[in-house]
Amino acid sequence: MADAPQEFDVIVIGAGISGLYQLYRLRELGLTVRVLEAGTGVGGTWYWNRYPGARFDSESYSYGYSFSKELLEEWDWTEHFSPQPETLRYLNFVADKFDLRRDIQFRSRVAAAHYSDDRRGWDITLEDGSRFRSRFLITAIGPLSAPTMPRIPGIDSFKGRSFHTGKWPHEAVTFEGKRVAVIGTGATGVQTIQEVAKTVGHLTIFQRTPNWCAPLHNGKISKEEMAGIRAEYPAIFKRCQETFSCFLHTPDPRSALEVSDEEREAFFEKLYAEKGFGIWQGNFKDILTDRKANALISDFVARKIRQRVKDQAVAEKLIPKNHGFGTRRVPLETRYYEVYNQPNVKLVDINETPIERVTENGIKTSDREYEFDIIIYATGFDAITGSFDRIDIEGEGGLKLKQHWKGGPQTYLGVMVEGFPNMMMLMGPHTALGNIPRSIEYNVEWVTDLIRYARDHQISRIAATPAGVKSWTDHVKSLGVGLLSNEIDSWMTGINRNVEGKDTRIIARYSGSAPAYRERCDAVAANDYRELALA
Ligand code: NA7
Repeated sequence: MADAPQEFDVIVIGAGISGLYQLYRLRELGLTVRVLEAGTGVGGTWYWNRYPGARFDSESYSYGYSFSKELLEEWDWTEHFSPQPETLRYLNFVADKFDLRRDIQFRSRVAAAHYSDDRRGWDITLEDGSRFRSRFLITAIGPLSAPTMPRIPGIDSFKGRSFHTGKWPHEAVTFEGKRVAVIGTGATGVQTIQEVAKTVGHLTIFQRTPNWCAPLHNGKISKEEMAGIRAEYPAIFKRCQETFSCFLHTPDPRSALEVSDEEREAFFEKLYAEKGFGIWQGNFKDILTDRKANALISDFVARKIRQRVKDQAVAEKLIPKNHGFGTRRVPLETRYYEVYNQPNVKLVDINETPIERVTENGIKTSDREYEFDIIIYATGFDAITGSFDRIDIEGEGGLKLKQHWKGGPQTYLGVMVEGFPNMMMLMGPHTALGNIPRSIEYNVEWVTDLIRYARDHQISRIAATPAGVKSWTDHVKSLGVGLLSNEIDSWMTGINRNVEGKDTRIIARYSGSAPAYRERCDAVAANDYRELALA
């Protein structure tokens, strides 16, 4: 006979940034919690994405947790944009400091979660068959955590080594003297390419769509600088609270069209020379909504690419033609464009010569076969809803979440779903993503307050109402109107042609301001959660 299920007040799926913090907060309520984590360690995104060059594009000191003064005192960032190994060390440090591991079960991939209205709780089953029961289910499974391979024939026939960037091995991979292929030129591909290019024998990049990249301007943080940053933490986090997407950068109130050509050019130059996302998130207010304004910044960055890449035929291939600057996620780079000036680097535009198949020895395009020792798939994720789709999540009356969301997600505040009582999502669809840890902290605290309220008022069933879901989903859709990014295929609009059924654009992200999101959620809490059905 199968073992009886283990019972907890709350099951959290995932021990990444959100799962760790959620555990910390729920413990404060005195609840029994078990975090189920597929990996062998904590860290989520920063556990899985060990590919060469992986790092933050948000300033390290704006990205770390802000909730613990002690933690802020004890942790030193060593680079303005922390590399993945340091971030993983940080998250392990957090887990140790708050003694979180004793409630985390590793090597535990959740296969199914079914709601039972009789018990007002969830039945959770792992891939190995072990079972859990809980009153509440909290998904902390990440918006970019279901890696997807391209649908190219012959992938399994390759005799060399191959990796998806999101499932990178724990041991070091070296590239000296190797013939390496990278497929994909999104934020991940760009980071990978510029790092691999430093040591590789020969590198071939297979590009389908170029992206508009901008300089990261990373640098080391000295001990003295770190002391200065530490003193600034209250101001840093206050600023993140106030900006549109919780970054240190926020749009300039001017229109790109209202200033003189000289003033505009000088401002673009300034942004191009500054650290981080300023050129995307801190640019003129209309570059992401007004085609003319967008064309001005696109033209500016195109000129930079032409200046930086010596072979103008290659430069043209690297300049996006089907979308404007910032309408897809802007990869931040360090000497990315200069990589294409190396004699041992080749760019293959697969629109001109499509990949036909992966062979035993490499990759065959329409015009020739390339031989490789290593193929790197930087082909991205089944974003936002993909991590939900991988789990058999069943709500009331056998309703499957995957089916329910077929035409796009419908949520209440991005946290709850109608028909799935007692399930709360952290960084689910329709929440403010932006500088993710800032959004996570708010999301976790809101969910914790809701569960505290339920505990204090003997409530055992929390459900989103049809009216609440309709109103939030309509609101999220209305916010997306007029955004140039919603007219473009990307993971941000739910497109991933490597996944069945993900070929129609959807509104999966909340694109209003983070302060407005918090204001709305705060009002719901202040009003005793009357918009939810509590019983
Ligand atoms: P992205 O941004 O989705 O990029 C994936 C890349 O892989 C992109 O260049 C794709 O080209 C390319 N791709 C995907 N499938 C194929 C096939 N079948 N053939 C050729 N090329 C393909 O994922 P990332 O991992 O870079 O970044 C995701 C987010 O994670 C990032 O924004 C950060 O916020 C963290 P396409 O553009 O579809 O033509």
